[in-house]
Amino acid sequence: MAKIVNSWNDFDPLKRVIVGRADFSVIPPEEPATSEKVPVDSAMRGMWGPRPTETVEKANAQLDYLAKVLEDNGVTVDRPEPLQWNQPVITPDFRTDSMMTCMPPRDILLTIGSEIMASANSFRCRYFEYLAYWPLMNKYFEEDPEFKWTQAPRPRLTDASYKHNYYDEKISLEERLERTANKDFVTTEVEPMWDAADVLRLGKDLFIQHGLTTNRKAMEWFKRYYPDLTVHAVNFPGDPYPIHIDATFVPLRPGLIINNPQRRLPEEQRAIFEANDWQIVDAAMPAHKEPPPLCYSSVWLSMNCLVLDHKTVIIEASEHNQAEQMDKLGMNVIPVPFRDAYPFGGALHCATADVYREGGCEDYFA
Ligand code: ABU
Repeated sequence: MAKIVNSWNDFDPLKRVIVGRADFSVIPPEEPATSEKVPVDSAMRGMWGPRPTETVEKANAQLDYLAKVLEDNGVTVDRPEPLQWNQPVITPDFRTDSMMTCMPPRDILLTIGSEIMASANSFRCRYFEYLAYWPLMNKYFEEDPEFKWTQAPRPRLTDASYKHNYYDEKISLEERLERTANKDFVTTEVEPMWDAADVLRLGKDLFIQHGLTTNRKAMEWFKRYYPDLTVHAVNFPGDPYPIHIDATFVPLRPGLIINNPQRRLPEEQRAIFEANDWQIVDAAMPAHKEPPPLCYSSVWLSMNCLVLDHKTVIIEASEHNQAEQMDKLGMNVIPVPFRDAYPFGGALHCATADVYREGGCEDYFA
């Protein structure tokens, strides 16, 4: 029996990873938490239903190519088993008319050491998404005697979990930024809710973004669940749509992290890194002015890279500015075309979930 699951950060040598699949993906109907993510002037407002087949095929082709590149670089790749996502989600507490996708896995699965935990997402349409990964979790469980297979407490997602009419009005960008700065988000604090992609893992320290998908109660839950780790709650006041930390603050190797220059890294967080000799570099500007059609994410997916080891990184093939910067920072860049997969939930970090990286639980902030 071999050790299959181990990962404490996003930069130690990657040996095994999950890559998502776009099959049967659906744009979910409006519900209390999701509309907040869609800008008021977006063509996606009010739109829902199965994503066009040709877009699914193109996304799958790029996901398959990513899997091949990873395998060519010595990484074992596992894939989820998509469900027919075009089915309603019905629980004793709510009903919503459709699920979404099994892209991206990074939102659903959090790997900390030998544990993979399914998250406590605030989107009702994502309530059963974890099922696509359960066959893999079962396989790891059967093959790795140390693997801890965990599900975080499931939120009930009743109406009390959301602020209603939070986004009904046409609020300006300035008002949105004010809300981020005031830590005023669409979720309430009645129960812990979190997306795994809001958690930045750096060995003994977890930096967790408080935003549209993760609330303060989740931070408290993490503190109690991992008493040996230090949990830092972070908030980036320059982000009008704060959802997931991996296009905002992205470590490349111990001591080096790239930072989204528009999202305003809080001084106290900068201080923790600088006091421990980390270099914080403002990320290069994205090569694109707009995300692709039917995409929820921002152009800052440019910095949502997948680090293979301390010297190697996969970045989206058209992100020339980011590639050039990575090169200057001493990284070997592997370009992979991925913009057709962006609408399904993000870029290269989003589209993957760590299973095994070499290395252990280091203390980078002694
Ligand atoms: N899932 C990452 C999205 C981040 C962003 O839209 O900037």
